[in-house]
Amino acid sequence: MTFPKDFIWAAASASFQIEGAANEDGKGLSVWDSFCREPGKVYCGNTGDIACDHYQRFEEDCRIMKDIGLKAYRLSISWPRVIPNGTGKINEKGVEFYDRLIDKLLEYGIEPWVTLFHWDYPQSLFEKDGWLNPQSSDWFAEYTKVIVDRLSNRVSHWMPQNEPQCFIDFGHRTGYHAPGLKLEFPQILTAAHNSLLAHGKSVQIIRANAKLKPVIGTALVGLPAIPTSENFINVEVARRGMFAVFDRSFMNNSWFADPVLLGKYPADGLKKFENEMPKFSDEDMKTIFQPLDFIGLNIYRGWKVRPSLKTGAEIVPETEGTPLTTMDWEVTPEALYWGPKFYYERYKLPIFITENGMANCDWVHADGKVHDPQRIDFLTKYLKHYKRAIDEGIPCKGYFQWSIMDNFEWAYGYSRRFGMIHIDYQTQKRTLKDSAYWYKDLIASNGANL
Ligand code: IFM
Repeated sequence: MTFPKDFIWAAASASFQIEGAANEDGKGLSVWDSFCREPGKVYCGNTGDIACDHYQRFEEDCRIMKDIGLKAYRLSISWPRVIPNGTGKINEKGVEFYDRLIDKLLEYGIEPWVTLFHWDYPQSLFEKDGWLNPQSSDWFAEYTKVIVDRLSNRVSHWMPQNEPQCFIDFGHRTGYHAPGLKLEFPQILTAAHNSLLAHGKSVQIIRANAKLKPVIGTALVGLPAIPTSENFINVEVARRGMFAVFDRSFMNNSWFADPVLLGKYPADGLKKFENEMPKFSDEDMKTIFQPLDFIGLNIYRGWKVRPSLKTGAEIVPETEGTPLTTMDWEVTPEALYWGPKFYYERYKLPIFITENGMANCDWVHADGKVHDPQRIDFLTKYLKHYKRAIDEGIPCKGYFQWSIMDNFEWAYGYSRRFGMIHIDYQTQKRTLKDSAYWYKDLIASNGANL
């Protein structure tokens, strides 16, 4: 089963999760630097101060990526590393780090895919109310311009924001992520709206200023609904259920995707939240609805959905003994078929899986190697379902494994390992896991080894 010849085999990571160097070379604080210092917020008080020390070791890391054969690498830029106060003065040393990293990737034939914002929001802007501030979308536009001016002579692939569902919901509603807020619902809707405006303005800035022709997309959480069987009714129930706004959280597929990709909020959500929505204009929706080139989806698991007489669709409860990753997430390989299929049908843009992978119970074995057969099995199964989508004509163009290396898993600190490369956080030794060698062979065979 080979994949299309131009299929992009890749891997991903994010600045705060791997870079470390939290206080070096003029970097400003991010909300995550502060959050890690609040007692009880992050597992064992872990911080991003050193992380994988990628800031110092990026050359070694790029060399490993080359050895694995990655065609592309999705990285994110730390906003406060580049603009320590979020707006205004640029930190040249911060920009130079990304210059060096991108040059190295290109030297090794690896295409850099840049996410502008993967949650490390500048602390100084948070102190000015962050995403609640009406100016927040302009701050993001200013930051975008700085990066595009400096990097777009070498970078062509852009994703303005990673998983707005998470940084809005976990950061502003449950308080489980930085900045740890538990706001009233109308305020959360305002923060979400401002982040959508920021997305739109960022896309406008990229299009207007990029030196290389830009290719721009999303990096949304994809939460596929999986029908319990493939008869017409069950598939239709899953398709509709997938894009429903079913509760007062932001963990759904349409609240962020519809404005960005269709130019309007989903009608069911708007009705549910009508008394709490901020005032917004048609002009806002035009700003948010910028032409995009691809839909990037971060898919880890899906939910089985079945028809319900009462509500139309309901989630099938987990059955006893369902296989779980060490995040306690269900292993649901079909998610990589139904997710791309339903997203493509609704939004009609090429699909990239911008994240997929699993946290596993990995350590260095007595033979000095890291054996992670569960991950190989997980990836094999998910990729087979992704291939089914391709075979049925869905334009699925690439796959970014999360993650290139073990890293700081947010509130879980370093206790969860998602990487293809094992990191010994005491010594910073890198050890390729069995899954990295497996991925290398897979890439070399363009998927024929699946
Ligand atoms: O580590 C995160 C990443 O930062 C965003 N997507 C999900 C991953 C696993 O939880």
